[in-house]
Amino acid sequence: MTAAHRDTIFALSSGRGRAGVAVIRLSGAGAGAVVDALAAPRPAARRVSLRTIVRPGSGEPLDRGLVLWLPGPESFTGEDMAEFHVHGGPAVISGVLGAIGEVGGMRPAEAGEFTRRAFENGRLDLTEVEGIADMIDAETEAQRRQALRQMEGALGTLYDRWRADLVAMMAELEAVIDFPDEGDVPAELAAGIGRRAADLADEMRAHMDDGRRGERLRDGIQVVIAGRPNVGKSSLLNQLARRDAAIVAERAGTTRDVIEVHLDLAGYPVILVDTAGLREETGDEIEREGMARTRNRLDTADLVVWVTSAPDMEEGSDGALSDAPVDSETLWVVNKSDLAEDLSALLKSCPGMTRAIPISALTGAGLDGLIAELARRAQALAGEGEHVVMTRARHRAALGECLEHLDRVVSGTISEPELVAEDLRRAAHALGRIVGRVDVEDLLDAIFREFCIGK
Ligand SMILES: Nc1nc2c(ncn2[C@@H]2O[C@H](COP(=O)(O)OP(=O)(O)O)[C@@H](O)[C@H]2O)c(=O)[nH]1
Ligand SMILES: [Mg+2]
Repeated sequence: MTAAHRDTIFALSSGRGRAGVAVIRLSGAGAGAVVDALAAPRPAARRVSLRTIVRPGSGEPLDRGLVLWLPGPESFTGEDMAEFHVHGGPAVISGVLGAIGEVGGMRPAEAGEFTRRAFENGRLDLTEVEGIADMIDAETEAQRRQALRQMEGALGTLYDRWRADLVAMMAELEAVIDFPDEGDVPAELAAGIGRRAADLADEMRAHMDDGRRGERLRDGIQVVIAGRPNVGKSSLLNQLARRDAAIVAERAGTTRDVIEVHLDLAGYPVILVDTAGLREETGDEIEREGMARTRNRLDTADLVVWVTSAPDMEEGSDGALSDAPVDSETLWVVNKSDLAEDLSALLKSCPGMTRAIPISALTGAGLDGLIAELARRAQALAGEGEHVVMTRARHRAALGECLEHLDRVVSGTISEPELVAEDLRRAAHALGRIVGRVDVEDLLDAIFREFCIGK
């Protein structure tokens, strides 16, 4: 799927603003001519050289910097490439970009265009492209590790292997279909294909049954704080947000009832969600709407932190509601421990609460223990195991489609080898869409839109 690009593209690939060094990249057939025009003599391939960088027309010096000449096809994009590492000041950057523009046939790159060329020139598959996007977006250590594995091809390699299996089965069947005179499909062949399809389907099911770990790690683990009104949910969120737990971002929801805070807990990205309090009855329209939203968030939560308070418990309520969506995975927190007369007696008096974590959002007591438990749960929900996991809904959808066809092969009747071959072909096609080996034009714009300019 090599595409011939006439344009040579260029862009500032490092961040904008004042910096020690700025990196300007070029890709395309004209990259070498730009190096010759701005930084002659052209450096040896893939060697860093210090050069005076000049305006091509006048020869006026712009800066001194490092220049790399990276001839294709062994470059990132597969095309001729060059890099200028110059001083990261706005005038230097605009001067060098302007000088490159003076050389004919150049144009500024679009977002993700370098990576898109790498994909179109067969240097990367789509899962590797997504790995690069995730690498740039990674905010925590675990996200970075996952992105690196995918960028290095772990996911693509697995899907390519499965696809090769399917293609091999297809080839064996086609041989029989092409020579129908030789009688029925040999029983041995039929059984063999059925068995291999079943094994592959098992392996895919195990892969899909991953508890959405990869997707959770990529998107952030949704931890929803819920409970009755006034138990201290918002105070708890504020306390956690102020702690060392490295806040990544804080954003208020569009409505005043849902607040999210992004935390980095031991390398795992946690999105902490505060909600409107739940109670049995209310006539208030606005409060009912708030509670409906809370229940929505609870439905999609990866982890529920159910907060109750010591005074509520002393009143005889264990803090839960009859219809509260709490289960054995719920993390119970007893807040306002500072108000309890005898905390351990209180906890013991409620049999279901022995594993609850007592805290005080007012004094900060117990918060370190709660943070440690949240980090442990986050790792359990999104931690990396020994198996490579999918990271996007797109992967899951395509694998689901692949399995549908494969299941038909397993249960299908081999007396109609054409139908079986067609199902194998469709199963392989679904896998091909994940790695981008088959028609994926419709997908590309969506995937490359995520990128920044210069990548
Ligand atoms: N004594 C004490 N008061 C608290 C504690 N946490 C929260 N509060 C108070 O309880 C009230 C309700 O707190 P808030 O966070 O708004 O509860 P929410 O309705 O569950 O979000 C406020 O007056 C807080 O100051 C605590 O640990 N100890
Ligand atoms: Mg509140």
